[in-house]
Amino acid sequence: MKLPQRISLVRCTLSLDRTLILGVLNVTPDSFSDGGEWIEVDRAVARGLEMRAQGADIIDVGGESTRPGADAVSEEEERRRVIPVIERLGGLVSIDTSKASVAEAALRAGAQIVNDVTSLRDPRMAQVIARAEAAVILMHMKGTPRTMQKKPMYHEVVSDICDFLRRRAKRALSAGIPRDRIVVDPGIGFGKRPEHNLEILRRLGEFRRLGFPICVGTSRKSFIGHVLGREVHERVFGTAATVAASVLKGAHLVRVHDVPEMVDVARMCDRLK
Ligand code: HH2
Repeated sequence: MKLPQRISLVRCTLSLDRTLILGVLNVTPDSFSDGGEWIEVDRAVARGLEMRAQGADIIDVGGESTRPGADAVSEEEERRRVIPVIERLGGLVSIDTSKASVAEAALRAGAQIVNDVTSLRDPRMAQVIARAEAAVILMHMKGTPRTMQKKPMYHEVVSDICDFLRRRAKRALSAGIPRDRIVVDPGIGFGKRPEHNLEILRRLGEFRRLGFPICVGTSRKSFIGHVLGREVHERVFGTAATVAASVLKGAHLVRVHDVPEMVDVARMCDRLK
């Protein structure tokens, strides 16, 4: 299937002729690598602007941690965390949420992309995105953050994930989200053992068959710690290796915490493709 050349958003168009950088902004007390750092609105906005100045194309704002075992957050609390930040940040923002009501408020506040780690599990989500003419990132997760790392098993990891993403993309299309506003993501670390994550990255090219741009989020994740024996803040070089592999194997977007470093990695790999 032919891949769209761009992602069409309400107020701009993103060309896919170079890798796009999503800068992670977790407005949470408990995210696995930056929990508590950006929980105050002023600090969060300053961090978003800093990442943008460092070369992030999109700021991915999230108000609920999805780390393994994380507690769920109420809709009100999630909205309270993210909406003031989105309003003040302006520019190109994605909202990292699995709740339709939070997505709706975020899109009203100026976000143009919904990054849904549950791929439209909330029955209202597809309709909310379609109505706002927003784009969506459909990510694969096995189970929920509370259960996902309890012995995840696959028949065949890459084809199982591709089948899931194909079904969710179909759901998005039938809800009226056009093809050039859909991105897919294999969900590194979400219900996957270290070997599964490595296998997904080695075979990332196979996801191109789905016909949608591919987003990959490896940044600082535990499979890097598992391979290198490094703590979360010692994983920048490990992250760089996985970002390089992702870009060279066909990722169109990479979701990262260490923006200036990964901008360099992505720009270099773009030239090597
Ligand atoms: N990973 C995380 C959160 N959102 N979204 C997409 N599309 N892809 C990912 O791989 C992805 C994601 C987890 O990382 P982080 O936000 O840093 O941690 P936490 O969930 O603890 O807030």
